[in-house]
Amino acid sequence: MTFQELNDLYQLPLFDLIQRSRSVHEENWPAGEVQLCTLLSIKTGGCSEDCSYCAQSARYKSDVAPERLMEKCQIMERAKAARDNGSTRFCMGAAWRGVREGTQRFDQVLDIIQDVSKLGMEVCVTLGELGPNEAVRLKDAGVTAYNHNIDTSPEHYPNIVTTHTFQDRLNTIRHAQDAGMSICCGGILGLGENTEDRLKMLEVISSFNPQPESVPINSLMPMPGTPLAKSSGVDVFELVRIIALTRLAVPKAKVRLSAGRTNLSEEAQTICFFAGANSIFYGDKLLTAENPAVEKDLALINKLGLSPQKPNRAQAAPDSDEALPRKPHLA
Ligand code: SAM
Ligand code: DTB
Ligand code: SF4
Repeated sequence: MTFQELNDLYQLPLFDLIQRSRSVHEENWPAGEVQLCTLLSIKTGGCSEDCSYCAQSARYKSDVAPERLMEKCQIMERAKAARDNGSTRFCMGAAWRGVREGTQRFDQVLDIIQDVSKLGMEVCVTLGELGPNEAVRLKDAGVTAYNHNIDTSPEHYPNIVTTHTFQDRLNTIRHAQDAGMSICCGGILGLGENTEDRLKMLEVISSFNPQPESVPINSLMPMPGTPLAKSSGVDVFELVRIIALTRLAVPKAKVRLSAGRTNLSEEAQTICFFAGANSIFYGDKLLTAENPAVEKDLALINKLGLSPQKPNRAQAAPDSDEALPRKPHLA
């Protein structure tokens, strides 16, 4: 979807916009399900990068203490607990710039993935930058989706991160897709961006060939000690508009109402689900920040007459458009 198309939709009265996104949602996701995904930070803090929203960057004095890579047996315990709690996707995050073939830590991660993937859940990892070889090794180990967000527009990105570029992010996404992994790619609202930046971010995400299998929409959780610690919250109605636009721009993706739900009322989350969100992070903790309690989330899903989505490990990336060449993603 082009910037112009997105902007035309954005300008609609809210009810008109939601009506359109709702109808696209029902066409593609008729079952009234919400996917429950559990996140686990397997390597926390001490990251070399300077992403100004992130409590895990070593450059800022946040409340997050750096830790080593978690032991496999602990990770397996958490993964089994997630499955037993009804999660169908287990997403492991590491505070690294990236991973490199031939290093001990990459081998350890591959070993962990092989075991987690036997549990029958979708396996998502977010480990930072990947080259083509690393992507193939992850796919072979059992990763179903690779999470790598573009976070904001190409223009605004250098105001938020200086240690890597927007193009670096696009290259990693290309490598992950070429290796046959689905892509989970979204962004954060509340980084000081304007509406144009938000629409440009969606334009880039919707232009991927194939389109992402999931699109997380995070609202900034201002983390003490980071440059964005004092940022003001995202307007709920802006969030709803972006969710609706995401549904329209990437109709077959799971649109994940991600970080920031602790600041949203049940009613606000309900409008997000109605407008096109159909996935959440489930569990009391995100990577380092708070998330609603599982009982509260289950109660809300129940109250709305929605149901947790069934596992689907065969979930492939949406078909690529064969009429278009699969070429490098460019900013
Ligand atoms: N290091 C890897 C990377 O940067 O891709 C993976 C972990 S990183 C924490 C994953 C994503 O979490 C970021 O791209 C960002 O979208 C989101 N995130 C991080 N801190 C956040 C915050 N304070 N509020 C909202 N989203 C956040
Ligand atoms: C994504 O888009 N959001 C998740 C997941 N992908 C890895 C991470 C949210 C992190 C929120 C801040 C924290 O927990 O430190
Ligand atoms: Fe590191 Fe990822 Fe946090 Fe950036 S977002 S500082 S790359 S963990």
